[in-house]
Amino acid sequence: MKIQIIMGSSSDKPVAQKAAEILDLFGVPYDIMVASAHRTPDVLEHLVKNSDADVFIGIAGLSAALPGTIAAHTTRPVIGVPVSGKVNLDAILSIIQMPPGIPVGAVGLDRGENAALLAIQILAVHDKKLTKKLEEYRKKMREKVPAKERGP
Ligand code: RP5
Repeated sequence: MKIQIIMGSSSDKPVAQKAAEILDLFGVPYDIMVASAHRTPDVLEHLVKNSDADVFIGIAGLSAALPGTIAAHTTRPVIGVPVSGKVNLDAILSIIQMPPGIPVGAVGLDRGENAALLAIQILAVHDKKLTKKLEEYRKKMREKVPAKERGP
């Protein structure tokens, strides 16, 4: 298992699904669990400390302490995904405003797919096959823009 996805609640599943689709496309093994920084801190600590994942993705809304708490328990890279709600800045600020010394990489609101791509890019630093797949993915993305709108 390479990527551990952790959701603060099962209500975050639609965002985790976006990450899962990308990881499936790239053939990168992952696991999805629910563990909350506030509701089940002991479960979260146990999960992080016993995981063999290379990269963590923490998905949470509201006062989203989840990615930061994952980062507090490991030196492996953590990517946070803020989940939209009635007030969207709450989760964004909770994830990006980490104190000096414990960084969390953050992607946009509900951007599970970007979290997965960033995690794959981290793994690809030492994996030529993954790098090739990333290049192919970007090439396909480029081809989706109609030629006449793309310019020369
Ligand atoms: C956060 O609170 C979760 O990550 C979720 O986004 C939000 C609401 O949780 P539920 O009330 O739906 O369980 O901790």
